[in-house]
Amino acid sequence: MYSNNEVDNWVKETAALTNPKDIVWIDGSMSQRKRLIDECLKSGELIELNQDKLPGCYYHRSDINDVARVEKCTFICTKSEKDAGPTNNWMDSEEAYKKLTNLFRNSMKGRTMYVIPYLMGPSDSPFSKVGIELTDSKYVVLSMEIMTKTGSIAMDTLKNSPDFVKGLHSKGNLDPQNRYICHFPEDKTIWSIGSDYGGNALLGKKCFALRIGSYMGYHEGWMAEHMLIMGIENPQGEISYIAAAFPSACGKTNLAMLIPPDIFKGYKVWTVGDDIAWMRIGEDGRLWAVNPEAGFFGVVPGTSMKSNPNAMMTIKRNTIFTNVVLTEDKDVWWEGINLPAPKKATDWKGNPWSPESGEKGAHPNSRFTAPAEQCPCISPEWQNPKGVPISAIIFGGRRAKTAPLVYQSFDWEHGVFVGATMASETTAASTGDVGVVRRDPMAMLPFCGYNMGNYFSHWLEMGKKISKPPLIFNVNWFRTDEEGNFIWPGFRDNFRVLLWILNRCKGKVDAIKSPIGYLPKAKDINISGIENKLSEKTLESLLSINKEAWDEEIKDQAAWFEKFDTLPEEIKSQYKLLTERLEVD
Ligand code: SAT
Ligand code: MN
Repeated sequence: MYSNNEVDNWVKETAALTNPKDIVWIDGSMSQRKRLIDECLKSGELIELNQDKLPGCYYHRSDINDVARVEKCTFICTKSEKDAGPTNNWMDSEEAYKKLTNLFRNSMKGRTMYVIPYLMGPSDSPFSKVGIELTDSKYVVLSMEIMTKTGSIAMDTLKNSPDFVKGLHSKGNLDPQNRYICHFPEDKTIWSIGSDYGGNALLGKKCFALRIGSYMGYHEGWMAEHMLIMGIENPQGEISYIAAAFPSACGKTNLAMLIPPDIFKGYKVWTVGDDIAWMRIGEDGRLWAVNPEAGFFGVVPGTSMKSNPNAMMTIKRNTIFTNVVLTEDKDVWWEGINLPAPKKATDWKGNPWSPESGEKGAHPNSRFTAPAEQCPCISPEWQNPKGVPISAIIFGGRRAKTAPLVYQSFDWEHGVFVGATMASETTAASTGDVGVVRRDPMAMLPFCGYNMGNYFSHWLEMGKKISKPPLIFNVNWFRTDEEGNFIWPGFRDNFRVLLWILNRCKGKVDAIKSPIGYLPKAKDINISGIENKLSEKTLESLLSINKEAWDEEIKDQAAWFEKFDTLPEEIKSQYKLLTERLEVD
């Protein structure tokens, strides 16, 4: 495999610090993967699942204190605090290197250090970038092999462009007290220690593709976003692409793999990506997107043949299941799978479990790691080096009351404001309270690698440069009634809203101008044959704006913007316009 001095020297230096027993280069071959799996089966890091039912599938149980991203241990490390901005934890880069050098010293003692070269994005694409992760975790190696393109393909890319992101990861002793996920965007470097969990340890994903990626995008004129990418094909065979940003565990994977309700004959959804979009302006003045990942790291609970049949088909082979229920016959089960619970099994902690236990058997943030190419609806374009052209951008969150089912921004600038004021209830994807509303601009609060005020400016600047910009929408599938039940059925019925969005993009329907944006006329959202027999009256209520809730909302937005000292003027004026419109109405 090709290498160069910079890589070799860095590997040597790191080995001198972390003191592994040996060093293994990951070449991306099946034979090497097989050897690693065998080692994991021996050590207990993996359990073989029933190979007749689930060929190539393995079970992994994490440490019980290591089940999600930990935002309080995640830092942006720069020379100056203002470069990390008001929404990130900041550490002085020199201090962070010093502190973590102490933690990394001898951290790989007795373990192998793996060198994982990986490529993010399609081969031979101007979008794509190389990273190298040094890790002492076999689980990380096996997961990175699913989530990215590893081995020679990445090293060969370095022959022509020698730039790469340096990632150093060690499980350490998995002590949450000594857990740090540090990003040094100025050095294109990531140091992560003390966690083996996806978002903290698979450094190509959130650490590179979003945090370092967003910083690169800001400086290089492109965008790294926490967005799914999907294509929607109509009966005439035309495909329109949408990118949608939702916070973690709010249904991106389900939306990306949706099967339209039966009444929409001839329509089909194609999945390009379920979590991350890298977007650039194309020669034609449109915004083009690629999925930098090669796999899905999806939330398991709630996934079923009803909620997401395409995901269920995807995870039948070559999948790693982490922290779900393990049955006696080496099958997997979880809450919301819509299949009878096993009578006797072990739960995610390794304890005997039965449906009577009164506790959840699978961790709420249990995950599948599966190759994207196995998805039955994977887009034929998903590896197109040019990406796919985006017609609409959707922002969405979990809001019980405030946000209507869907609305369209007046223009790009207003759309950026809508994204900047996004809010959502927290989920189990991150350690901490669940169900608390917080501002999560563009679903990037935990993932923006630089000053969020500058990130808003970047969005505004991009808008000026895109001659044919996507239209920007906001959706909320999660509005609840007085009893706290979701009103909109969600899942495949979300397709009805996507069709309205596409009709707007094609100028096929008009809309109602409201203080917050363009709202659909209820008649323009086709609800015939809808899941819970939702009435047109209920649909109208979902499209209504609650004055009291919005009075609260604008107060809360003002408090949110106070955090920023680099808030763009455009955002301030959009805020002023919104308050004026809400008062007039
Ligand atoms: O754990 S990940 O950060 O990879 C997934 C997520 O929280 O979005
Ligand atoms: Mn995500």
